[in-house]
Amino acid sequence: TKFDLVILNGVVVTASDIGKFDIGIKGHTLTPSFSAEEIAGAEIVDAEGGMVMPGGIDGHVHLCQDLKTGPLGLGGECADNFETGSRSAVCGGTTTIITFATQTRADEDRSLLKVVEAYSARAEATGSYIDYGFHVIIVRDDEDVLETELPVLVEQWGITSCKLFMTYETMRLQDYQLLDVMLAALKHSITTMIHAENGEMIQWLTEKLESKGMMAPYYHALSRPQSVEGEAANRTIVLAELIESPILFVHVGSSASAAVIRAAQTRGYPVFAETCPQYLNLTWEDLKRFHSPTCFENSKMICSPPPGPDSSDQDSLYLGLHNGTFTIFSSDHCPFKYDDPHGKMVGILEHEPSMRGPSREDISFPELAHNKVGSFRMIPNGIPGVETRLPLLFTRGISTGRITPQKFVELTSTNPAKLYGLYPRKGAILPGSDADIVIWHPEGTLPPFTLENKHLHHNVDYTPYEGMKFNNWPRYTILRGKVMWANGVLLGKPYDGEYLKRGPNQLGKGVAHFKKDPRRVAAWVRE
Ligand code: DUC
Ligand code: ZN
Ligand code: ZN
Ligand code: ZN
Repeated sequence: TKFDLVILNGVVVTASDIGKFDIGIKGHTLTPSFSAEEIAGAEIVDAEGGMVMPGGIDGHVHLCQDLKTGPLGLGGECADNFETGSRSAVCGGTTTIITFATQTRADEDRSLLKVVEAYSARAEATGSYIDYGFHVIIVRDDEDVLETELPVLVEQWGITSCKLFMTYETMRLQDYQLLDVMLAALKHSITTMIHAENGEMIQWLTEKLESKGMMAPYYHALSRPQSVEGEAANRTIVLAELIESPILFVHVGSSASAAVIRAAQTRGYPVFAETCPQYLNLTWEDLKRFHSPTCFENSKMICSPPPGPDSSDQDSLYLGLHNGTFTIFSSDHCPFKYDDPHGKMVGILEHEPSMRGPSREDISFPELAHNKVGSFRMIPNGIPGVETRLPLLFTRGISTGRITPQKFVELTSTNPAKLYGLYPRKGAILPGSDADIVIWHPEGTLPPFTLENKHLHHNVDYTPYEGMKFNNWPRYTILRGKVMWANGVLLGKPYDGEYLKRGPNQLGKGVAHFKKDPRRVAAWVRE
């Protein structure tokens, strides 16, 4: 037979086009259009008029980060490993994830190569349902490590992106160090991703709030007003411009930050940005969603940066998706269980004897739930969302007409593939591309439903989107020609996913406009 699998009667959507095409798959790869006789003998998926898109690529997923290397650097343990996290992803239409291998300041974590080997072993221990790659998080600027190891990361591992932090005491870099690492990354064509929040403002505001007894989960938002992000984004752009380095802002949550990013893009600088579902779907009000503002249950909504105060920020972020300010849309899936001593409770139970009150065994859950002890400062920052990423954006973006289906594909698949050096193997429906496909229910055939956590496949005991209405969901997810998820049934296996070596950013350095002035810093410092 010419094809192993054919997808018939779909409305195929790419980042540029939309139209009725059939797709043939032989082995692992795609052929976009073919004649009817060639179908004979192939397995058939009838899309029945539903949209057919390249599989989702989620460039921002935390898996297997433990107490020592938790996303906060102060605790919490990722509830999802590669098996459960990738399982959740594939049931939500995602076929590629890029996760974080995290250096710490501990001496044994000085070597980035050792860190990556350790995370790779974690992935291999359980397997992954879908294809995966790594970013490295760099929390120190050891010159010897950067010089000798960055080229090995690129050549041996295909790791072409690093994330740097401007906040969290255990992770953040000073401006001097940011310049050091950004320049080293630039020399090796590694994309620098930045967590842009002003750590000292956060620290100062947190102390002020605590001194006034304002410690409930809600105050997490007040400790991070929008200027915290805006200032850090602006400072990063100044630093990046100094050495003419491209920069990628991850998890942009505020219109303040989006505005300075937009302004730099307008000047022609290579500034890329990511936003995430929480910023389009949650507000400060969600930190008060449960019975009372002091209820610890509201810790379920804590993430950093926090979403904006009200829906006006959501509107400007949607505009940023539409007008190109945002390059990619990722989940920032950072899964902590709620009712678990290694989850949202860890901050209260583990870290601050003075706030702990009675010993851990003596604290009953209802007491915690009503915030008799603890502070927002101690609560791990992050919320789950790898499975809901695409259906939320479909429901609130495509169905409302705020973004086109093509823009949806660009943000959720094609641009992440290009930005992270996977295109056109991933993120495309082209001859020779991996046959990674998501097929949606035909418009109007899935009755709108209310999400409950039990629908999801992660290892987390809640979803921040509980109770929200969805009007579509991936009907089929196909990974390299294998149907992994079909009509609510998981068919894939944990070792179906493969490790991905990646190439450099394909979205361009945007330096054409730079003046040829020999006095400019980049003219001499990059030599
Ligand atoms: N940064 C992330 O990227 N994810 C969760 C928490 C954080 O600070
Ligand atoms: Zn971050
Ligand atoms: Zn309560
Ligand atoms: Zn993250």
